[in-house]
Amino acid sequence: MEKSDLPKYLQEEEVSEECRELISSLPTEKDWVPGNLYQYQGFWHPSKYLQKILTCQNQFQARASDIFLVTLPKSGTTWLKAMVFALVNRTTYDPKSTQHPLVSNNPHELFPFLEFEPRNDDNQVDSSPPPRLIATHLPLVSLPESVKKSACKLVYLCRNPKDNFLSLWHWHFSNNPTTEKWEETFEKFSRGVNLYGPFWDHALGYWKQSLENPERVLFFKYEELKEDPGNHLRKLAEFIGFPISKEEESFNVVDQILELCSFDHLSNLEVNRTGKLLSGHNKSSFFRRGEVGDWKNHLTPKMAQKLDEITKEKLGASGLTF
Ligand code: PAP
Repeated sequence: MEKSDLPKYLQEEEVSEECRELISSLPTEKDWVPGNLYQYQGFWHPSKYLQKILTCQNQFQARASDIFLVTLPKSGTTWLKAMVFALVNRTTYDPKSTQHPLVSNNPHELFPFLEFEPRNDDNQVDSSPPPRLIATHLPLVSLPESVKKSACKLVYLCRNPKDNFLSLWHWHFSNNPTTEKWEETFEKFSRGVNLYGPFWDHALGYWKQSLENPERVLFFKYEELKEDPGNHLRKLAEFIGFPISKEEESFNVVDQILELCSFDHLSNLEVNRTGKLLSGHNKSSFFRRGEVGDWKNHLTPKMAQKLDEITKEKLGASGLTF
């Protein structure tokens, strides 16, 4: 892939003096795509992201009413964004309505990312009414201090690392698959060298917080959401302060929201089949198969075993398992 063919989000941008100095002091590795990743606070980022991370670490002011959705890329961010948006706004927007904002917008357009928002008047986070819905891929250690100190809520969603790797790989290379890249990127993922990796450290940071501070951090797994979406949606609603009432249960609001946000519904909407986000991503790229265990169709038994062994070793006796 030529540099000019890179998606907009990965093209190099002006970086500040502070960021340039930081970058020159950081360990570096080749990215999965042309360019480099830099290890900052223990996690790997392209230089363009580092600038954005520094900016939000320096400037972002959290509020107690904020709701954060935290994920590693390709863990189910789009799905959870849709569910949280539908839950919080269900009195304004009927989940059954064909006029619902999720019918005419990609979930990412309704739910901004902390570190990718421009620091100017177009900043969707700063201008939203409370509760502000904010997504981030940042590891716990890199959250802005104001978020760490605030009473805001954090919902963390992660996914089996074998499916996470597969989804990440497809997202990077679906147009240009090569065996060489498949093996090379698997080796990198195994060493934790991928966007916001290492996978295990990212998940463990939030897992431990969810045990120490269950009123602040709710920890979900994609596989559990798939298996019992109704009860997880209820738990989510309760946690973010928008519990489902008895009356709402009586007219099946949970099922209505699940249907609105389902893979089949969202992926077939015209708005998600065509066009690009402002970031340059094809909207359709957020919807591939949306299944648990697709790794079985792609990873060799040896690869699967390797990731299982790393997972066992890294997660140890933490209580977190996949
Ligand atoms: P992001 O972090 O870049 O926003 P994210 O939404 O986390 O991406 O990941 C996309 C994955 O979620 C895709 O998984 P796959 O490659 O294994 O198919 C995508 O299909 C899946 N996904 C998107 N929307 C939904 C949904 N409504 N329900 C279940 N899975 C979904």
